[in-house]
This record gives sequence, structure tokens and C-alpha cells, in this order.
Amino acid sequence: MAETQPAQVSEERFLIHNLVKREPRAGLAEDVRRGLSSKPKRFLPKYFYDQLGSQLFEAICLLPEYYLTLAENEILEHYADEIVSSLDGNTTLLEMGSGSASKTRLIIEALMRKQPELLFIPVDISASALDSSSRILLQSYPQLKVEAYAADYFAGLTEVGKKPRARTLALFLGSNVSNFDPEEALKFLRALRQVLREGDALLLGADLKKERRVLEAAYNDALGVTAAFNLNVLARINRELGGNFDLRAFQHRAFYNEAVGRVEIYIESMRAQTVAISELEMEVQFGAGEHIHTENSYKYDLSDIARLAAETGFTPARTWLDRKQQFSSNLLLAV
Ligand code: AVI
Repeated sequence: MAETQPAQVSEERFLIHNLVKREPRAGLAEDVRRGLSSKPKRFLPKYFYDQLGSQLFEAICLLPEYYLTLAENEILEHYADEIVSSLDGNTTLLEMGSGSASKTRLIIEALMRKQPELLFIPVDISASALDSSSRILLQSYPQLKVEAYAADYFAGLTEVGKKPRARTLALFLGSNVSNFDPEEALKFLRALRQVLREGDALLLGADLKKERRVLEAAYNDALGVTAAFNLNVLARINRELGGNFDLRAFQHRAFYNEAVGRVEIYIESMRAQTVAISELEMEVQFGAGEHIHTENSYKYDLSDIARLAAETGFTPARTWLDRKQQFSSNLLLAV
């Protein structure tokens, strides 16, 4: 990480707690073993985000087909001041799944127009993304302090909840909520609600249900970046667990399952084959056309969001949409 540590950043303004397991491979190994032994085979989406995967995701966010990022940016560019004006007093900013934190800047700048200093608490599974994004933010904003947590969401929330905080605006942007199954979304929002006090707020970015054509293009981009992002999980198993996946013998698949309102993402074996994973002392058989399920991306309508809020201790205060009405930013108040 040396290249991401410019000398100018004062360590007094930056604290990073690394809660990612000491043995980061242990979780991966366990979960890969379980996922490849189950029927149908599956991986957990959090394993997309190693250093290369995080960068591939950043590239996805620049793709014309992946309208989500542009649409959410448009909303935040237009309405950041309005959004932060809903909170009174000195506000701390908490962001779950901050990644590169590029959209966060718009909220940070709006808060800084209201108050002289700001504490930013980003929580992200990727320590490298967190480290570099925090340092870049600190270089841009001398009035900013960052206390970062490299952790999965639940472990991060448990730690964040241990410390008293000023009025808090929590951000869960980029439609990260999409990658939770409905039960997990409830569990996550309830855990987040627990670390907030009444009157705090959550800005929830949620991708909206729309035409199949638009959704499927977003997850099957012409450059093949989403395919690389998906197949990188196999490359990661090769790198970290001594797997011998032949990446050319697998392909990316993504389609909209309208009945359940989600884009489903898979890796498909293009032929019958056996893959060995040396660190797991495991051989895995694949049939031709067999799928590994890697991710769901749930799409919402505004009534889904209102229901989610009501079931998790929030009340919707206001929703902003982009001009094409593809994406929603929802301010939910903790009640
Ligand atoms: C991070 N998450 C909101 C993305 C999504 O759209 O579900 C992950 C992604 N997967 C493929 N492309 C983007």
C-alpha cells in the first residue's frame, strides 16, 4: 500500500481500525469450500472485492451501460445541500461500504458548507480501498478527520456503535442494498438503526425497477468489464487458494428475473471439467452449462423502500430521483 500513502496526510486526522480477520484467507477458504460443495454452487458477493476486484468495480462505475453511478451522482450534485439541510446541528458522517468514496465528496462538501469541521467514519471490507480513499479525502479537505473501519458491515457496525457520536448522517449509497436478499436487507438496516439515535438519518441509494433491456445491458457491458469482475472470483481462488480454474472455460451470465425483481449473476462452466484447489485439498466437478451463482442485484420501487424503512425503524422523509427516473436517493429518518 506504500503507493497510496502520500506524506502530506497528518496521522492525527486519520485512524484506521483493521477488523478484517488476521487470517483473511481462512474466511475465503471456508466459504469457497462450502459454496462449491452446495447445490447449486455459489460464492458470496463480498469475495468480488479484493484489490483487483475493487478496481474492476470502479471501472464498472465508469461504463455507459452502468447508469446507476451517473444517476446517483446527478442526484447528489443537484440535491446534496437539500439533503444535509434535513439534519440540524453538528453532524458526523458515517458511510457503509464507502469503496472509493467518490460520491461521498458531494455530501462532505455540502456538510462543510454548514459546519467548520467534519468527522467521517467510513466502513468498508476492502482495507486497501479504504486506506487510499481516506488519504485522498484528507488531502482535499483540511477540516476533515477520518476514523475508518476495515470490516464487514456487521462487525463494523458493532464497533461504530461502541462510541458516542454527534448527530449522524449515515450513507448507504450505490444501491449496495441491492446485493442483500430481502431478509439480509432487513437485518442490515436494523443493525444500522441500532447505532443511530432518534433524529439521525440514513441516505439510502436504491436502483429502481425498470425495463429488462436497460437492466440487462448494465450487467452485460460491451467491454466485458462486468464479466472480468465476475470471473475475477475464480482468478482470486487461483491466486489465494492454489486453484487451477481455466478462466477461458467459464463465462459470465447475467439476466433479469422479473418475477422476483432482481438481476441474477452467474459464472457458467462452458464444458464438463474438474478443477483442483490445492489449499482446500479439493477437486470440484462441473457439468457443461453448470452455473455458480455469484450475486443477486435486487431492484426496488418506492413502495418497497417505504416498506423496508417501516420494518426497520425508519420513516421516509424525502426521495430524490435523477432526470431519467432510474435511481432513487431516499432520506430515511431514524424514529
Ligand atoms: C455493488 N453493487 C450495488 C453492484 C450492483 O449493481 O449490484 C455490484 C455489481 N455487480 C455487477 N455489476 C455491479
